[in-house]
Amino acid sequence: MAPPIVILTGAGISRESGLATFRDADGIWARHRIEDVATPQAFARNPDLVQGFYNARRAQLRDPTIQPNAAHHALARLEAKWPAPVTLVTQNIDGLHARAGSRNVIAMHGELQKARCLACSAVSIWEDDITAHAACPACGAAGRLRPHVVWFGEIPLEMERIEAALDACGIFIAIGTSGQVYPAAGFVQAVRRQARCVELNLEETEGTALFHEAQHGPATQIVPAFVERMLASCG
Ligand code: BV8
Repeated sequence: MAPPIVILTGAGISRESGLATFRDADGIWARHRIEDVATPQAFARNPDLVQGFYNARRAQLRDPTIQPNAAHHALARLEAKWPAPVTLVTQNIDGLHARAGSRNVIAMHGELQKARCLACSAVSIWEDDITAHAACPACGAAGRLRPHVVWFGEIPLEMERIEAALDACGIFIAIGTSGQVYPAAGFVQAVRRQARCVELNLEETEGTALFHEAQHGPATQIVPAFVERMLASCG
């Protein structure tokens, strides 16, 4: 009987699509300080700097060369073919899993191509720059929009849904994440007595020893191969 699967992805799965990771040598946190661009305090102190940081990353998503890669597509195939629920929890805000065809996706750190209104809390699709006077599509308030992104010190989205999926899973697969950011980094600890835990990453991480199996290499190589072996094993 094939068990339910929970997959957790991080920035590494999008690296070969052309998007930077955070903690690699050429990563985002090598060029920006978290406390300057990714906390509520930073936004209160200097909203233009924070909006500019996210506008630049959102503009990258309008680049037609930025596309889902073979790893994103392999996970969409796993969800379509696996005979039990597959829940894809992503820390990424780039929207590439949905564009690859994954349906049961929980974007726990929010989505870069959405804006949240500080006046009415509505969340709207937003693919352009959020400017200082941009008006909320729902309530019309001007200059009250922020990126629909979870900053450090804020509570990730859909935690109850994530915890329910973790409680029910028999296989947990972490892909392209350094396991440095909580609560996501703590998921493997929560499930490792009930589920088979697999790490698929470019290289070892500080959490590799917590997994029952680890494979290292570029996601576009090891993820499709791993998915094909999973599908072959469930007949
Ligand atoms: C929370 C959105 C409470 C924004 C992100 C003090 C005050 C408040 C909180 C804390 C505090 N101290 C600690 C905390 C907790 C904090 C935290 O964990 N801090 C860390 C730094 C210690 N966490 C929080 O604040 C969270 N909220 O705790 O609220 C709470 C929680 C639960 C319940 C109730 C209350 C909120 C965290 C979310 C912050 N927002 N992102 C944005 O994107 O700009 S997190 C940020 O790091 C990224 O978004 C990313 O999602 C996340 C994790 O990074 P990774 O995805 O793992 O990326 P990284 O670069 O690190 O690693 C890439 C990996 O890929 C590497 O392993 C590399 O080897 C691999 N790789 C590279 N290339 C490839 C590859 N793999 C395969 N193939 C390749 N080609």
